[in-house]
Amino acid sequence: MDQQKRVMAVHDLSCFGKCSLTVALPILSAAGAEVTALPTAVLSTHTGGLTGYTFRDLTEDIPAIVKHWKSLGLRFDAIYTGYLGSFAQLELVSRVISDFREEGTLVCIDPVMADGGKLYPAFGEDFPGGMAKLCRNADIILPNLTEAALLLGEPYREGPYGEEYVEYMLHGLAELGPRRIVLTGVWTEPEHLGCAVYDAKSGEIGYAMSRRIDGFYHGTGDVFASALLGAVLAGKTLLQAAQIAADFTAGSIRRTHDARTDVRFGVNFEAGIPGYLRSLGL
Ligand code: PXL
Repeated sequence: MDQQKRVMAVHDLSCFGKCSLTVALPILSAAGAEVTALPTAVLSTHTGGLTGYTFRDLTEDIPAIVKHWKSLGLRFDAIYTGYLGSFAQLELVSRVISDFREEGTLVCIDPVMADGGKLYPAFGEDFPGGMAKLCRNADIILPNLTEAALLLGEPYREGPYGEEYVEYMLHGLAELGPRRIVLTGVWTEPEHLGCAVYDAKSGEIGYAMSRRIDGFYHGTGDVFASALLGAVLAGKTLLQAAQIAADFTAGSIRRTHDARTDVRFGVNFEAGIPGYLRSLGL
């Protein structure tokens, strides 16, 4: 058996509501990776459509946690960042990345901060500029179209999206510094939803689309990004991984839609894990 891949997952722990760590840990573990969690904050629930949540920022704990890991000589094949707990964490996480990055470490940054044209409530107007700086360090970034617009200082546009617009955004995002871009929430006609994948080195652009189900389901960005990273670490190309992740996410939404679950409570990705593993050849 190949050496197991170790991922550092830098996200919040939203105790209820299936997103960030409660999604990244099970999906990456199922894909065969070993996950080390660096929790950025602890919340009673995520902040999307739920009110009255608790929020404990863990910025002050991070330096001691990573210092301990350094003392143990821990090394990581991938560093995967998502929802960060504060503006100050952008700088801190950037330092964690440079401290642990080695030749071949895959730095995957999901610039989680906004959706549906709106910044998440915990972030100030200066957050997107700070996130754009963090993205310079990435091998792969996975913004949705709202985050992409914020990263580029462009106004948000509602879909449908023409290829010309999508490719304009991909080129702009590549200019921030990351080598590969996965732009999510792309749709050109209402039946399908997916992502565009751009390799700035080769200039290649591909699309990975799946069937669209109506409704706004929370945590799906994290389901998608975690499934994509799991597939890349299992040896798939980025475009293959994007298609696997798009199908896995669409299946999770379909199941949740059919069960009439509250859209704020997260999607049933768990039941899709056997199929996900089959698509990875595991
Ligand atoms: O899934 C993104 C996410 C992660 N973490 C927290 C969130 C959200 C989206 O709303 O609120 C705390």
